[in-house]
Amino acid sequence: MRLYHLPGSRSTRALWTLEEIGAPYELALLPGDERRGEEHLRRHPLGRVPVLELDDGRHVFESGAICLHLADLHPDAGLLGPVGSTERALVYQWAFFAFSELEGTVFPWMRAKRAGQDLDALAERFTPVAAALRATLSEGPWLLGDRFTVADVLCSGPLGAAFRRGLIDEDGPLRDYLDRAAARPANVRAEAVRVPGP
Ligand SMILES: N[C@@H](CCC(=O)N[C@@H](CS)C(=O)NCC(=O)O)C(=O)O
Repeated sequence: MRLYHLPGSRSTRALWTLEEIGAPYELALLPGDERRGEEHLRRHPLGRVPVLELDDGRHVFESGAICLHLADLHPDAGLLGPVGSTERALVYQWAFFAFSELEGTVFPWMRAKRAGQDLDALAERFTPVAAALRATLSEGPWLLGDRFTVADVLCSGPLGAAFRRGLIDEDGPLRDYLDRAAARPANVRAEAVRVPGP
């Protein structure tokens, strides 16, 4: 298995999941123009990361699909409940929430901030999204309670961006959750990967 990766990007989710699982993998860093080259465009039609190359040589893109598939391949890691279980349904729920509600509010706000646009309406859209996470995590430590799952990998990324960029700034269950996620050894190892310097 090989992960095509760009440090500091959404592909860190896939790397974090690989590290949680502990199975062997190769890492291919794509920091530059190679992402738009023919070879990578055959792996990902938009020339993006992450891409996971499977043992049969085929490629999967979209970070959520990659993380869920990795959890499926390694059920012993406990990152996803069994097929048909309520636990799995809740992982799906929070995984879709990460991409629709969380990314769908945090990233437009970040883009508007970069463009110097008015942020009030966009910040307002994020308020109930944060409240939903806060309510669930006040019972934590993870979204599914005691069990850390792929849902936590997928939700903590955009939530962390919301804190780092200043969309939200508060102590309490959300910050504690991000601190717990950041302290996981697998996440520390994934975040430590850097593009080698000149
Ligand atoms: N929805 C995709 C988004 C992929 C994406 O936008 N990747 C960015 C990194 S965060 C990328 O490859 N950017 C570099 C580029 O477009 O050249 C996913 O979750 O995998």
